[in-house]
This record gives sequence, C-alpha cells and structure tokens, in this order.
Amino acid sequence: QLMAKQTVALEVLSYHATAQPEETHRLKTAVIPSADQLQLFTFNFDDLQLNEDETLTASIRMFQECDLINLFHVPYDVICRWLLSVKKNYRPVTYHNWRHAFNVAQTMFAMIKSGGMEGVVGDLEVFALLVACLCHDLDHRGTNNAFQQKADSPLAILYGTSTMEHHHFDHCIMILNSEGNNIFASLSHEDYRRAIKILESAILSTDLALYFRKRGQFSSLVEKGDCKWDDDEKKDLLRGMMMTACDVSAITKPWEIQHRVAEMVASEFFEQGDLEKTQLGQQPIAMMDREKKDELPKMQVGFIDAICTPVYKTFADLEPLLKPLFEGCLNNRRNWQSLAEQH
Ligand code: 5BB
Ligand code: ZN
Repeated sequence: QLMAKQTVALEVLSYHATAQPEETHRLKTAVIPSADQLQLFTFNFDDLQLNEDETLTASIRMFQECDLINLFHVPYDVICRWLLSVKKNYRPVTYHNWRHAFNVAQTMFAMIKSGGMEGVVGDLEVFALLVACLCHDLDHRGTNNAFQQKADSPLAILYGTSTMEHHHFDHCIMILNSEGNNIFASLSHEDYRRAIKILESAILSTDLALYFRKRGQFSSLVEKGDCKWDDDEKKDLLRGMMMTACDVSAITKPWEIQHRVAEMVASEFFEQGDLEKTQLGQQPIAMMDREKKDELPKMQVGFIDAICTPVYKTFADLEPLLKPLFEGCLNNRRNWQSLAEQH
C-alpha cells in the first residue's frame, strides 16, 4: 500500500509546466486596463467580453485594486510569471478550465469590493482568497471525485476524500514552489503560514460534500446575528462559504450567460458519462447521460433549490449588498422552471 502510494505520488506530483521568459516579459510590459474598463466591479460580469490576454491583465488588476502587490511586496515579474504558470496548468476541458477559475476570482473580487465584504475580510485573507479562486480547479480533468474512485485513478489512490480538491491544492503549492513563482515569498514567516492555511482550507471547501456539512453552521450563525467573525473557526467557515458562492456563481448571472455556461457544464458531464460507458462499462447517472439531455432545465431547478438558493439567501441576509447574487439566482430559477414546464 505504501509502495503504491509512493509510486503514485511521483507520477502525480512530478510534472507541471511553468511560464516561459518571453511570455512573462510580454505580460510584465502590458498595459493594465482599469477595473471599471474591465467591468470587474459588477456581479453581471461576462468573461466572453475579454480575450485571453485580457483575462490575465484583468487578474493583475484585481490584485492591484486590492493593493496586494504593494502591501505584500510582490515583485511585479513574480506575479506575472505566477499568473501565467497558473493559467498554463488549466487543461482545455469544456467547463473546468482557466476561464472558470478566472470567473470565480472575479466574483470573489466583486463580493469584496461591491458586496460589502471588504470590511469583513482582512488584506491577507483577500490575498489568499483571490489566489485560492484562481487555483481552486488547477489541472482539472473534466471528471469528478466519484469518477476518480470508480476508475481507480492515481489521484484517488493518493487522496481518498476530496480527491480532486486535494490535487488542486497540491498543484497550487507546486507552482508556488517553482523558481520565480512564489508570490508569498516576501511575507513574514507567520503570515506565510497563515496564507497557506487559508488557501488550503478555501480550496478544499470547494468540495460540495464539505459545503453540505458546513452550510447549516453558517446559516445558524447568520440567523443568530452572530456575525462578528471574531474567532478563527467562524471566519474559516465564512471564507469557505464565500468560495462556494463564487464557484457556482454562473447560476446568478444574467440568463443569457447562465444558459451558455449550463450548456458547458452539461457537455463536460456528458463527456464523463461517455467515459463511464466506454472505459468502465457502466451506466452513468442521468446528469451525465446525454440520452437524458432534455432533463437539463429540471436538473438546474434542482441544483438551484438544493445548493444555490440556500447559500445566496444566507449571504443576502448577512449583507444587503450581496442581494444581487440571490436575485440573479431566483431569476434563473424562473427561466429554467418555465423551460422545464415546456417539456
Ligand atoms: C449536484 C451534486 N451531484 C452529486 C449530484 C447532482 N447534483 S445536482 O442535481 O444539483 C445537479 C447540478 C444536476 C445537474 C447539474 O448540471 C447539469 C448541467 C448541476 C450543476 N452543477 N449545474 C450547474 O450549473 C453547475 Br455550475 C454545477 C456545478 C458543477 C461543479 C460542482 C462543483 C460544486 C462546488 C460547490
Ligand atoms: Zn470550480
């Protein structure tokens, strides 16, 4: 068992690409548009309005706008190199790709800057959270935890629970530990440890299984009005819920965007379903079975009711400036429900 794990660990952890000097130089000398120009403050942000280079300059702008580069003495070439390395370690899968990570970071930025969370999370937390968003799905293969288990993948052997999320975090650490990529290098020893802890917890909390365990505690605190977030454990819970709210935030977007993204989510699920049929000889669940694609509207309503509405409702109760997320979610529920009724 130990031998197997060591072999698998080498296989999984040995290789990752980093940025080339030419591309680092190009980003380093690029003009960074303003946050307003890039529409970074809005909850209705649409990444398709930006080209690939602009997703990079927009990411830099989010760090600048939070003053993180100055506060934490990040050399400009290091943040450029790190960002390019992160982008390079997303695979061209249909949904869990670089653009998804970038969108999640933009929602986090909007929650902090436009959603009233700036006074709640401190500078080091903002830094770690934005990094967590950009890194939270690193090296995703377009297949979920259940698939890793069923396929006995090297990742499932290495990490028994929250399989993919542990891998995303490990990949994030590998990039930070690569030459010239450590954006946390100038932090004090204490801040460094704290940033890595926040990062780890934030990335792991994007496992849906953990969200189900934690959301009851979170809504109890908000209902009780116990929202001072003064102890570490409560604050960690809040940050985890913010990660979930950002991760599934496509469900809060204007209908046209939500519809387009849902089609991508569905395609990636169907591709996993195809693999289950061909590679594992198994019958996929309805969500991943392209024969059942007519059930998409009904499934989105189920997703909204079971997972999305509770988290956005709690955030809206916590902070009125976050209500647009809740309202966007309800608007998409109406649209999916009406499509479901036409079937
Ligand atoms: C989700 C949990 N799963 C174990 C069983 C199925 N459900 S579900 O019924 O809520 C469901 C969710 C069913 C279908 C879905 O999509 C059909 C295209 C979805 C769904 N999931 N729809 C979405 O728009 C999105 Br976004 C997602 C999230 C996919 C990634 C999961 C990451 C969870 C982070 C907390
Ligand atoms: Zn994600």
